[in-house]
Amino acid sequence: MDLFATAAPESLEWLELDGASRLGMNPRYVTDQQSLYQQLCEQCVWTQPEVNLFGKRHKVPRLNAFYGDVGVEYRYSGVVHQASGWPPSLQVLRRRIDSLLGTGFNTVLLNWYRDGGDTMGYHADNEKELGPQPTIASVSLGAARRFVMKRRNAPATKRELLLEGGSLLVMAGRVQEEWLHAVPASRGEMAGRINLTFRRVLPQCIR
Ligand SMILES: O=C(O)CCC(=O)C(=O)O
Ligand SMILES: [Mn+2]
Repeated sequence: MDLFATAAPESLEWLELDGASRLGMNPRYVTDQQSLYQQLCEQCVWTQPEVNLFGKRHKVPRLNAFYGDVGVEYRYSGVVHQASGWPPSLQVLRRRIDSLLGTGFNTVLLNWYRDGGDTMGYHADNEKELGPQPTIASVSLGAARRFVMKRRNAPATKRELLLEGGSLLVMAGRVQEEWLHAVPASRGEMAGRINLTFRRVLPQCIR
């Protein structure tokens, strides 16, 4: 998107979606993104959780990993993830994004789309542990994929971004209340992509 064409490493350009929902973008936030992609592929503990859908068990169509401050738990898609610390490379990235946004993120969820057949369906990151109007920072590595959004109460109202490797997308304000987002299949895309979403589980939700 041309709106986001220029960006210094520690800057964001903001796009108002509907007055109360904002997206921040820096398409070139992680410069050594291919090497971080490789490192995370090799070093993270990847799982393919199963979820219940209409009474049947299904493996999610991608791989997951989860890190964060020791003791923090996060329930996502019906799966409880438990954090047990940060790999050094993710700790560095978390600190960098925290100082850009002033957020205090304490977890990161990783999704590895092994090729264009791996996807994420429409959803919002509106778990109660994140509190109202959570700010979520999403870093993409590897292949570019479409990130599609639709308004909850007017599904014909859509937005679409191409999330390139190295980009940082920030969802803020009422994005999770007003909009749903998804990563659709990409026919013919053979290269992989890792997406990292930094989130802050509220202190009162940490046992
Ligand atoms: O892969 C992406 O860009 C989106 C990931 C996402 O929405 C999530 O982890 O909740
Ligand atoms: Mn999400």
